[in-house]
Amino acid sequence: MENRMFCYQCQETAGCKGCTMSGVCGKTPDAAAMQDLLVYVTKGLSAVTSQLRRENSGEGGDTGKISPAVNHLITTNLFMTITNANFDKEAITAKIRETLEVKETLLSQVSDTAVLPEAALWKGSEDQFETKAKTVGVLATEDEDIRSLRELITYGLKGLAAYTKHANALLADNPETDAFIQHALAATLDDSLSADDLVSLAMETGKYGVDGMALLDRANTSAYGNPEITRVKLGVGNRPGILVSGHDLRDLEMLLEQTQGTGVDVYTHSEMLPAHYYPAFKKYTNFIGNYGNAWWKQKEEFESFNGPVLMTTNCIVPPRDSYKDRLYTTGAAGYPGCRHIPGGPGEKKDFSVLIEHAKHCAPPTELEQGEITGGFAHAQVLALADQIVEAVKSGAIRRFIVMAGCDGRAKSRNYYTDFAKALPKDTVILTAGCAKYKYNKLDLGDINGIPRVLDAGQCNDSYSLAVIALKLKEVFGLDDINELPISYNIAWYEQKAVIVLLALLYLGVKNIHLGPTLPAFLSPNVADILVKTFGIAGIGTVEDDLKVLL
Ligand code: SF4
Ligand code: SF3
Repeated sequence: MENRMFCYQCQETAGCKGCTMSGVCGKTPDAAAMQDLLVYVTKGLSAVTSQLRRENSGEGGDTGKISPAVNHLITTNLFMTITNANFDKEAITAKIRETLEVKETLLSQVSDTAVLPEAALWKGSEDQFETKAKTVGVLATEDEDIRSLRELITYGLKGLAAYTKHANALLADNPETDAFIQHALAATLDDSLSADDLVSLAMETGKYGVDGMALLDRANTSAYGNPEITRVKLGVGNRPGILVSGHDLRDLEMLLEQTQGTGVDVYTHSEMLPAHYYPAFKKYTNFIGNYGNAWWKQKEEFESFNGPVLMTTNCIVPPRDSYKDRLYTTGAAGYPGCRHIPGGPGEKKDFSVLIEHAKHCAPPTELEQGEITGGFAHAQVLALADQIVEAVKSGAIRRFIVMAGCDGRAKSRNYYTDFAKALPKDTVILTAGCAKYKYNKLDLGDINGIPRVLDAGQCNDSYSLAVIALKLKEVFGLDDINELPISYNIAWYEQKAVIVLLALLYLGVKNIHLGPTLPAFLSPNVADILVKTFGIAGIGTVEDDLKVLL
């Protein structure tokens, strides 16, 4: 049967090969087509901006001609195509139109248009979008290895764009990162590049991944302070609430400000949990705690929350009708039929409609009680460095296992719960991202007061884990990060995990175990390069992997 779409960018892709009829995530073929076209025109715009930078580099114009607004458009476009971020065909189509307009204006400033790829010159009208989309998807690249590398880079850039966008929301920009994102996007259109060139570009993407996460870390910590050890409540209060999910801390801050004195409480869901670790959010007495678990449990949990839910980013699961009218999106997120709160970097978003909505809702139904502890980002862990080094030297801590990454609905992910349970008591889990929900409520105890699950924060806070590893390397006087007593057993789901992986590879981390399945977008040859050069491996049984990783 003919493909109605083709997407293989996430771990849950159909049959570990590709979604061809509709997305396992719920993405429809028509939204998928518009996402393909959005990526294509964004690459075209990036070829134009990159050419303008080249033409103007002699006059201090490296970034001069490309405004932050254009950079932000490019990162937003990529973010909109991340798994579970935006299902709204109309919103995606509007971005294609906007991107083509911006591109035309910039194209008129390019002197040498002959060097530009077709994507930079294409200016179809809306009635041509569907036909064009059919010719520009992933499968448009015929060579399996080139396609694999192009997609590896593109997915890494999507993750990097998401992190960049969060930093932009806090008015932090790094024009060099933006220039790289655009240069690399344009390079994925360049047929003259060999597989080796693209492997190098993938590694360079990892370097910029580190920079991007560092930028976001600086933006977050300078706005909200350094995460600190925090006990987060899991129970609920008796007032109506708004549930905030996704990764955007600036959105949360605006919502907290606007809910003061309204009688409406605020709770976090999934990747927003780490917001509780930041000192700045502790002053809000209506910021109650965390409700529920990782993104994929949202159907049940949004239902029982009873109040409005704000999705600030991915990961949206197509909502049930029973709560669809309570689901709101903002930023790059979108879902057809759900209300979208507008506002770009530096603009104040107006959340009054959610707050009014909440006032007419019942308080959340309690799911559980108790607390979970987190806040072990780099500053907090380094403050405990003496204690940790002592515990390693005395043998009280035998090994750290980085189990960062994503959670997901696949049953095979129970492996991570079993693995965490089976780890010997003298090991410590370092985590970040929503992967933690597989083991953060197991009560795994502590070692001399150091909890056995140290949660650094969101997936982007994997940066903290890298900073911690580099610091420990220094403290122990080691030459190589791989000599540390740290093993990596990472779970991936969407494209932010791809940039985290590329960043770790760039930092020299070897022998990462990646599961629950290896990415479908890695061709056998590209997977082979990753296995041979970096020792990347999949997961096996808990028993076997414990032997290897310990
Ligand atoms: Fe399939 Fe994942 Fe693509 Fe959704 S994002 S269509 S589940 S591969
Ligand atoms: Fe989770 Fe989507 Fe990846 Fe940010 S929220 S880690 S899956």
